[in-house]
Amino acid sequence: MSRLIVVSNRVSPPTGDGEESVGGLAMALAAALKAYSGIWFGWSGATVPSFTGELHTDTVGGVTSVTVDLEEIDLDEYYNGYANKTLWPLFHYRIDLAAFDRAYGTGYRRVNRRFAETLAPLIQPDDVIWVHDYHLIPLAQELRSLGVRNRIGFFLHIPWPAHQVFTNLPRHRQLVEAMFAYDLAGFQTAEYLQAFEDYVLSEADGSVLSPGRLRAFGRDLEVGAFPIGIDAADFARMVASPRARKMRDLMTASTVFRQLVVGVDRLDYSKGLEERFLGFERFLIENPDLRREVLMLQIAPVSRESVEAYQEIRGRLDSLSGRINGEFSDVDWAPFRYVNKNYRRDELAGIYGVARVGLVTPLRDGMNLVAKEFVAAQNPDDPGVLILSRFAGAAGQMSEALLVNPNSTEEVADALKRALAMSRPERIRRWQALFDTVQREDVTAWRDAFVAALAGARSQRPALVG
Ligand code: ADQ
Repeated sequence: MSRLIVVSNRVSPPTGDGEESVGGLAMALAAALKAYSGIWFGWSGATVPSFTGELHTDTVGGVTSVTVDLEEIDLDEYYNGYANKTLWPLFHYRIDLAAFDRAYGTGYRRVNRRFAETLAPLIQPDDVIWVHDYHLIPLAQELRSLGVRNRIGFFLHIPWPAHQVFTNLPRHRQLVEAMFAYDLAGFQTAEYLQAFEDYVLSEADGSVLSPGRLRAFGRDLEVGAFPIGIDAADFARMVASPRARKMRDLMTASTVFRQLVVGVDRLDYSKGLEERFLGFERFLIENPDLRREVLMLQIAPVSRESVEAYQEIRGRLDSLSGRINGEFSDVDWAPFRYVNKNYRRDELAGIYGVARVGLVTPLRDGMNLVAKEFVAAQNPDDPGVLILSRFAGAAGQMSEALLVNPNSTEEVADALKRALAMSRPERIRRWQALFDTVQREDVTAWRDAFVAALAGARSQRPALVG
């Protein structure tokens, strides 16, 4: 059996000590690595005065991780710069927030080259390499230039934007050419795959050789949609855990018979938090009779705090949440709880489980795993209702949710009203269909489909998987 080498910007294997904070993606990749006895390579999260390429190797829970430190300037130009100030906003349709700076592009290339140079000596002829996300698009190209001929696959966790949006990126062709150094490129949805194909056909003189197989820049690339899921079995275990139960009790006591509406997101402008807060405010304005019966809880741990756009949105959300409570609270009651903390996954499972409504309204989202976790945490006899943005990748698989346009406060307010009034039989019917999908199309199915497609990809290079 070949080894699998997983490469991602950050490396986070489960500690194996019962700590439940590791995400489903990390668990799934760790499980894949155990099955294929591979390594997980990426940045250590630490910076050093000058790059050495020194490797830190660790084996935890049967998974070997190999990490490397970066320089401070790498952090500025590659991570905070090109990845989080250029590609992230652009790929989420926020051209207004995208910074275009040549130094960022240079730093991005430099770090990808550094990753390639440190990783290349560890690669054995039969290894299969699986690269993750927008931080590392040029990695295969850099590895190829060092003579690596192994199979290399790439999975993009965020949207691939429409061609008219993508072409706002200076030197967009170079980035797409870099994609063609892979053997397989995976996207979350057919829509993103289509957007990539559109670009290849209209801007790169490319062609579709057969469904799922493109040619451009003198190379062939297999492409496919692989919607990511959650670790449904593990999540079910967490829903039944003592911590989840304790959290359900705590929440039930603290909501005092009011219906809970819950949102859980990283504090990111792509998640539509401002629009969501405004949607909830509109609901309160339009439904004075229901005000006292509802409590909204928004959990949003801060992220990427060194990027200005994130500091700004944080400030706006602070004042908006204050305004809503100031406007509607009474001496014995407040409609809105806004919390910037991280919670363990079993605790989150408990919180989702008592909510009558899950409000998941990103403006753009590659997939959105919170929507799936919410469904997985519901009580089958009395499930809550999922309100989901039509612009989340998950919407394609979750049509039994109440799908909304997150930019419309009216639609969000109407959906809230409808969800809160929904009969139990309708809630059960919708939830059952959603739950079946979440269970069937889980993270293991995603991982196995991708690895099988990569193993079966008609590689242009001789070294093949066993
Ligand atoms: P994210 O943008 O991080 O992921 P999402 O898919 O929702 O978005 O995953 C967030 C994860 O963080 C969930 O598992 C959630 O439970 C967890 N989380 C959020 N708030 C938390 C809190 N307060 N405490 C603890 N955990 C919390 C990117 C893409 C997505 C894509 C995923 C996976 O942007 O579109 O679905 O990768 O491919």
